[in-house]
Amino acid sequence: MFVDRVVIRVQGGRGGDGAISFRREKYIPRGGPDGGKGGEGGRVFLRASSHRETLRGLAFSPLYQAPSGEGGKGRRQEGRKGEDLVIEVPRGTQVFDNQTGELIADLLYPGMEVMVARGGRGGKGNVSFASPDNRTPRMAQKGEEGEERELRLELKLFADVGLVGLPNAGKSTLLSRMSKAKSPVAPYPFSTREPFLGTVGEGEEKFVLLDIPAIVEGASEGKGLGSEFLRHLERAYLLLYVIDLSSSFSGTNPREDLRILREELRKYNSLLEGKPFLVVANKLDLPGARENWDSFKKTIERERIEGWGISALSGEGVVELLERIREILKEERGKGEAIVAKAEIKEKDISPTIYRFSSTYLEKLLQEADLYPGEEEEFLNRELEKSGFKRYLLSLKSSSVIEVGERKLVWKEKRLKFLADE
Ligand SMILES: Nc1nc2c(ncn2[C@@H]2O[C@H](COP(=O)(O)OP(=O)(O)OP(=O)(O)O)[C@@H](O)[C@H]2O)c(=O)[nH]1
Ligand SMILES: [Mg+2]
Repeated sequence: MFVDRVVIRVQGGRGGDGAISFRREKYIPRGGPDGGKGGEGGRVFLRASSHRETLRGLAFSPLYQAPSGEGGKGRRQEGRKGEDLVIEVPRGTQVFDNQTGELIADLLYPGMEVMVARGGRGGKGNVSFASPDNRTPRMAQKGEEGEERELRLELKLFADVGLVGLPNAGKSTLLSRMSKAKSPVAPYPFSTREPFLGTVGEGEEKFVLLDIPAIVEGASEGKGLGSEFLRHLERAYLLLYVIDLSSSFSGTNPREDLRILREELRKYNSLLEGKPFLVVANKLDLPGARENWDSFKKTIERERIEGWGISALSGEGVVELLERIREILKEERGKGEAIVAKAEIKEKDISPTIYRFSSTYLEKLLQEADLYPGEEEEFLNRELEKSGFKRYLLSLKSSSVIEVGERKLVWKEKRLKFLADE
């Protein structure tokens, strides 16, 4: 089962208690206080992992808690820190604070981690309470509770191209025709009940195509399967409106079908409405379809909408359509914009956050940058731009701290800057 929305609670580990202890040494009968501080509780991180495809499995563990810090010890020894708890989520998971609705992070890149709960501070040991009036303090501080938060996780899939259409339009048939994947096809409406990804082509030309359940008029008010699945289109570069030229389902006409689709997307959010799209007029092989296409084509051309007539079943027109899709993708990818739901991420919505990246690419890049003393930053940022990695960073709020291995960087003015070691 595909699960793309869950609510979980996370809590950092408790800080360890401070110790009450006194020095005991030979010949020193009454030593001073030497109880150390408790260790800090573990933190909770969420990590984008390519091993997870949906949020399923997370839904059934409501509280995730990091381990506590160890208590302080004698001889002023600080307790050990609690280990960090890392929860794996699929790439493309957006993390919201469920109380405030604030978007905390968009986990775009496998290996990207974000801290979602701090550990509690360790309590002070009795050594900290010694004063001239009280040389043998018998008190220590308790460790603090870890930060607790309720999070809403929402998966937004990664696909380059998204299929949108009324029931039975032939979306799944088209996906199967273009890729090796087989999304369920059936001669009745709503045969596709969950999002389905297929890879088209190979090498440089490769792209990912997304099939989602059909939209119907009123989907935004919950009709049919609703507009729940539209969010998976948000990261796509291009949308294909698949229209049934025989209008076998809606019983109306292709023009009306297109109007319904655009209207429902617009109601969902303006981001989808503003995306590049093509009209794909399908089932050209059926009787009467060619005449329908002729007049439909004229109408959309008047509105400067680009359309392609195809038969997903026979394959007619599909190669030409594919070529056009690749052309548009090349252009859109070249723009180097953030791979995020732009309408939704406002700077002010994201708190300064700690990110960790375990990425061999970034690690190597940082090592390489060291070879250009004085120009490390220049080198680093140029390479990030060239490789396209920068698009992942564009979703982070200014001043976010980014840890790569032992290194710390800060994301500011759309650049990565080195942060001096503390
Ligand atoms: N004649 C003809 N039939 C087609 C064509 N494309 C799809 N079909 C048929 O139309 C029916 C619906 O196709 P699907 O691919 O399941 O349509 P869908 O848009 O994915 O439907 P839902 O998942 O229910 O929204 C199936 O019986 C297909 O065989 C086409 O180009 N020509
Ligand atoms: Mg389908």
